[in-house]
Amino acid sequence: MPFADSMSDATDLLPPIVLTFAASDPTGGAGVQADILTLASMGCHPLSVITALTVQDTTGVEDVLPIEGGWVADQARALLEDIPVAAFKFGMLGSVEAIAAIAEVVADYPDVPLVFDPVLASGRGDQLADEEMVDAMIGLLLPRTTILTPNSLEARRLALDEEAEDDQPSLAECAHRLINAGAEYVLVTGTHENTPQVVNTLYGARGQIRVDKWDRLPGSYHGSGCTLAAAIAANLANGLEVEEAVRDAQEYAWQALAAGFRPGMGQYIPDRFFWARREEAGDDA
Ligand code: PXL
Repeated sequence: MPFADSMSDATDLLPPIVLTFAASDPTGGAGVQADILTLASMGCHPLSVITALTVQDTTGVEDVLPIEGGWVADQARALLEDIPVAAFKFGMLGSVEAIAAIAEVVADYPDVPLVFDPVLASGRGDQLADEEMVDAMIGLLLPRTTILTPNSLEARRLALDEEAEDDQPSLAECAHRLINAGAEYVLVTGTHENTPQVVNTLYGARGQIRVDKWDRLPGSYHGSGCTLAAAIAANLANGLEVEEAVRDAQEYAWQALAAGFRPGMGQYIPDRFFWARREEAGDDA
C-alpha cells in the first residue's frame, strides 16, 4: 500500500487515542459529546462507538433508542482493526445485548486500560439502565475494568446484595464488593452525599488509596461524571498511573464545572475547553 508506506513516519506523531463507547446526548452536556470534548481538550484523539441515541434537552431525557448489539460491535471492530487504542472508556451502554457485544470485543485487547463510568440514571433522575443491564455490567464488564467511577448512588445500586435483608453497605463496603467482582480500582464520587464538601474516594485491592475533597459548586450540572471519567481515560492514555490520573482528572473536571454555562432552561454544562476561553478572555494571569 503506497499510501501507508509514505505515511509510515506519521505513526510517531499520533496523539494518544481513546475509544469511548457511549450514547449520544444532543445537548453536548453528557454522553459521547462530553467524552469527545474532554478527550480533545486533554490532548487525545477520540474514537467513538455510539451505543444509543437519546432525545433530550437540558431539562431531561425524553426518549432512548438503543443501538443493536451487532452494530455496536461492528463499529468497534472496524476501528480496532485499523487504529491503535491507548485506553477504553465506557459510558451509557443502552442494552444487555450491547454490553455483551462490547465485553466480547474488548476481551481481545486485554492490555488496554479501561475506565468504566456505570451510567444508571441521569443527574435529573431519568433511568438509563434496568436491572438486567446492571447484572450484565457486573458479570461481564467489571472483571475487565481498570477503574470504575460510580457516584455514591450508583455504587450502592451496583453493590447491593439482593439476598441480604435490609442491606445498607457503607461506601467503603460497596467499593470492596465491586473490587471483589473484578474492578481493579473504584473511584466513588460524593456529589450526592450530604457533606459540606464533595468527597471523592479511590479504592484499590488493599482498601482506600486516596481521598480528595472539593468545594461544592452552586447549580446542577449535566455531564460531570462523563467529564471526570473521560479525563481519567485521557490521563491513562497519556501514560499516567491510576492514582495520578485520578487526581489530575478531578482537578480538570472541577475547573470545567466551575467554568460551566447554562445554555438553556435546565442544567449547567461543564466547559471542557475552559482553558481556551480563559486565554481568549485574557484573565489567566
Ligand atoms: O450523565 C450521564 C449520561 C450519560 N450519557 C448520556 C446521558 C446521560 C445523562 O443524561 O444522556 C447519553
